[in-house]
Amino acid sequence: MEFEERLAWLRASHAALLSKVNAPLEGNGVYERWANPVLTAAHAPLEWRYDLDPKTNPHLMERFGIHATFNSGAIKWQGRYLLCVRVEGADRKSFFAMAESPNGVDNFRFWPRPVTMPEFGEPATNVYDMRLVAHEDGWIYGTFCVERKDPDAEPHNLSAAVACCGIARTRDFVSWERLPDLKSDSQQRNVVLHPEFVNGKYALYTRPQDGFIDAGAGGGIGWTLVDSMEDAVVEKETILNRRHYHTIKECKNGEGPAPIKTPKGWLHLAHGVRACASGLRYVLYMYMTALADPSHVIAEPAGFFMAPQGDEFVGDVMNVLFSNGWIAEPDGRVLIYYSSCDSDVRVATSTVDRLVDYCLNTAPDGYRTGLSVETLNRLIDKNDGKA
Ligand code: M1P
Repeated sequence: MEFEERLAWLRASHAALLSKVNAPLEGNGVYERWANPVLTAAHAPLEWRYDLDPKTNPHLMERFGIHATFNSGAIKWQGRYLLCVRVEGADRKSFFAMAESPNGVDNFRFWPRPVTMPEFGEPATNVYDMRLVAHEDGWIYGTFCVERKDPDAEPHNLSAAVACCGIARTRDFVSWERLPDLKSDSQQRNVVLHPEFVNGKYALYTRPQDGFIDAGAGGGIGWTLVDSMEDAVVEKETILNRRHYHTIKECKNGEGPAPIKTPKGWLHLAHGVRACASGLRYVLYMYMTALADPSHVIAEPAGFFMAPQGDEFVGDVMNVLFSNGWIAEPDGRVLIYYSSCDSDVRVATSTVDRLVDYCLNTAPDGYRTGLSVETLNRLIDKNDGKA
């Protein structure tokens, strides 16, 4: 194909992908998945991937490979649905880019340029998984993972890394003020800011871990109060949602997006990880905490809320669902942005009422098979009219 002809084809197929209409699928009553991923690598602007000058790129070849778009923070801002997306290049480096949709379920388009995130201290090797929170102090905060090579690793070990929580704030998603990284004795990933002050302090959901991959002695999702986001230090950290043997969060877990406030408590979405023959399996689960004390768990349904299904199993990192963004609408609808296999961004919808009902009326894990059978028999008895 000649340059101009190929460019016209590229532009037409890109425009068709971006304007593809999405539709909900029949669900399990708790939520509905939508048919198409809302963002994929192919959604990245052509201007990011190609040199569009026929003089310097006569074959119209890609000059910058975009490998994946996934794990996005989410927020509704000035009536627009915004995602802060983890975009990963072919070089394995990820960076943030904002994408916007008029309805939250399709027609997402990236803003023209990626986020230029200021550095703090030693420049990061990688940044990813931003949680966006409009805090009651008036700022919009982004907390994200900052990864650097482990300075104490043996010379032959080129995989050892250190994860910590980067913090930045913005008022327009273009200009970001980088604040000091969270100071913590452990490695930290999946750190999420609670949207309200708690006892006059900023509250953070943490995930202490001994190593870059392994939680080690890190017992689960932690909780800490800090005086300031400008010098955030983990001094006292308690575990509010523990890992547990023979559950979906046996190996590790992590808070997803910031919790949603409801009249019956705070709704939380998290991911749980277990090991199986095919490797680590990441699923999403939910729990609720008390309105007056967001660190006190009041309900947690057994097992997963969402697990990979169909084409969600296959991708760069197989068998993974991950979420770090959701949007609660004033009418009670909830848009849940989740990613499959570190590859794409998808959406599922529900309502605050349904999610609260799911959390409060689904039996908790009894941690052994006999109790699962008792739970099941109670339901069957009820349906038989015996209870
Ligand atoms: O590859 C699956 C996920 O692994 C990490 O999550 P966690 O810290 O809980 O192990 C992150 O790298 C995340 O981005 C990724 O989706």
